Amino acid sequence: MGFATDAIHVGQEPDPTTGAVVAPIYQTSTYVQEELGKHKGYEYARASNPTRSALERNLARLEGGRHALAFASGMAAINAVITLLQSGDHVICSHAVYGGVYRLFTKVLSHFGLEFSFIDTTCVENVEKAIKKNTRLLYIETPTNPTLAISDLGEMSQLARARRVPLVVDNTFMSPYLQRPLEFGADMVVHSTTKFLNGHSDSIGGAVILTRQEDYDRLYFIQKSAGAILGPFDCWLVLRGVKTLAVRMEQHCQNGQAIAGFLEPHPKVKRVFYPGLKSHPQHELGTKQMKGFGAMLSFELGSRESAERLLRQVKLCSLGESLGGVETLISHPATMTHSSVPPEERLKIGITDGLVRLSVGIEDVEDLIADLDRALSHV
Ligand code: LCS
Repeated sequence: MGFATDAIHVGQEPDPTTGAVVAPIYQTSTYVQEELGKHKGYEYARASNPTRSALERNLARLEGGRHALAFASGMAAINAVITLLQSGDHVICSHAVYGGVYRLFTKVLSHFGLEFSFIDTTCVENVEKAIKKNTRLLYIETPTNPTLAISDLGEMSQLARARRVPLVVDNTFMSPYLQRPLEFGADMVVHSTTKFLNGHSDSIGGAVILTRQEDYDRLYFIQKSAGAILGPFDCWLVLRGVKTLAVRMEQHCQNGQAIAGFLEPHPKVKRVFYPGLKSHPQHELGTKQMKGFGAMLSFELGSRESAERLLRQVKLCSLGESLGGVETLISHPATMTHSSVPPEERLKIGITDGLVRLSVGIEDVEDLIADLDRALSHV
C-alpha cells in the first residue's frame, strides 16, 4: 500500500468489539487477569497499552521498520537509546544537533562514564577519523536543527556497517514522508513526535523505530523498566495527526520553498539556509535522499538587534519554541532552542545571534509572506 493509505490504516483496523473506526483510547493502568498467568496479552500499562501498540505499529510501517516504541518525549526516546550503552562507551554525534540533545549528552549522560565527540557529520571522512576502539554509536541529525546541514545517509550507513557501529538518525525535521533513513541502512530512527508526526502542537512525544528483533527486545526492556512511555491520549493524538501527514507535508514543502524563495533575494536577509535552494551546499545530496525539502528554514539578519526587531514585528508567525505544527512558528535559536550550547560552540555550527528559524506552517503562503515582508521593513 502507499504511504498515505498506511498512515490512515496501519494499526487502526476497526475495533473488533464495537466496530469503532477510530482506535479507542485505552485509558487504563491495568488489565484484569482470568487466573494467574492467564490474560489477553496486557498486564500493566507501563509495559503495554493497546492505543500505544496501535501507534507503534503505525510508525514502524511508515518508517519502513519492523518495530517502534513510543516514549513520553523525543528526549525520552533519545535517552532510552543511549542507555543501551555502557559506561566507557564512546558516541559520535553530529556537532549541530538540537540543543536539548547536546545538553542531555554533555550535562547528564557524560556523568555516567559515556564519552561524546561532536563532529561535523556532513563529511563522512570526519566521522571515520573520529571512530575509536570504544565507539559504540553514531548519532546524526539530518537536516540539522537549525542550520539544515545534511549528512549523507548512504555513506554514513556504509561506514557504520563496515565499522560495526550502529547508526541512529533523528528524522524529526523530515518525517518518514520525506526521508526514510532505515532504507539507507540506518539501524534506528528517532523522532520527536511533538513535531510533524503529531503536527498540531498539542502533544509532547517521541518514538524509536528499528528493524532488528534483538535491538527491539533490548529497547523494550529499557522502556518497560524505566517507564518513560507515551500515555494513551497522546498516542491517540499522534495517530490522528499521522493520518494527514502526507497532505500536510506536501503543503509544508510548498510553503517552505515559497518562503525561502521570497527571503533569499530580500535586501535585509544576508543568507537563507533551506535545502530546497540551489545555494544550499548539500542541495544535490538532498534531492537524492529526501522526497521534499520540508518546512524548516533559517535565515541570517546580521545581528541580534535585527533579529529582535523582526521577532517583535511579526504577527501571523508566532514567536515560540517547537516546530512542525500547522501554524507557523518563528524562533531565535541562540537564546531559545540552543541556549544550552556554549556561545563559542554555537558559533562553530553557524548559530549566530542574528539567526532566525522558521517552522513554516500550512497557512495561505501569501499571508505568511506579507507578514514577513512587513516585519522585515522594520529591520
Ligand atoms: N530532536 C529534534 C531534532 C528536535 O528538534 C527536538 C526538540 C527533539 C529531538 C526533542 O523532542 P521533544 O523532547 O521536545 O519532544 N526540538 C525543539 C525545538 O527545536 N524547539 O523546541 C523543541
